[in-house]
Amino acid sequence: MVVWTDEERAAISDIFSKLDYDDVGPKCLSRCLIVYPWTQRYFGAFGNLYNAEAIMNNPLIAKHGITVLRGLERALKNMDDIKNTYAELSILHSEKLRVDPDNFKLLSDCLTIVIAAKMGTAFTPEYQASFQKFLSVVVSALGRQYH
Ligand code: ZNH
Repeated sequence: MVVWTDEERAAISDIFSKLDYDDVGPKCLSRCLIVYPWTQRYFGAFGNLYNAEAIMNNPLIAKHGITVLRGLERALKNMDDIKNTYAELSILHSEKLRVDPDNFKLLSDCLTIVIAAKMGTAFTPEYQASFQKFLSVVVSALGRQYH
């Protein structure tokens, strides 16, 4: 079982309370698709991904970035049971979407980078450690149903 300190819980909820979904969601997903172009293969139905500019201006990508953050919010609200909270989502990614689970880590790193850039010095090393721990639990839970 994952144990969270009060400081970690406080840091993670503070980060989420300041999170602008409409800005960070699109930025983190488009960054992932640009710097790790092989992740584009899952978004064939999302229209124009021709180059970085097209990806950054693609409204379907923007919308999906927000969906992903909303998905993370479910983990935030169920910090002590992320594994079960994500059971269904893990099955979806594994059996239906067939997303290689290595990509979860790539996307979560992009999210950390975008948040760090936005928060600046408020994103302290302690915040970073707490947030990356949170994301690693998410990544592991999303990968649970793969076999
Ligand atoms: Zn995912 C979908 C979340 C990652 C791909 N996703 C999805 C959704 C959600 C999510 C919530 C919706 C579902 C329903 O509808 O039910 N993701 C998520 C998270 C994460 C992820 C949280 C991490 C962190 N994904 C991911 C990745 C990828 C993906 C990495 C690739 C690369 N997803 C996806 C897809 C989809 C999804 C493709 C479907 C979309 C549409 O719309 O179609």
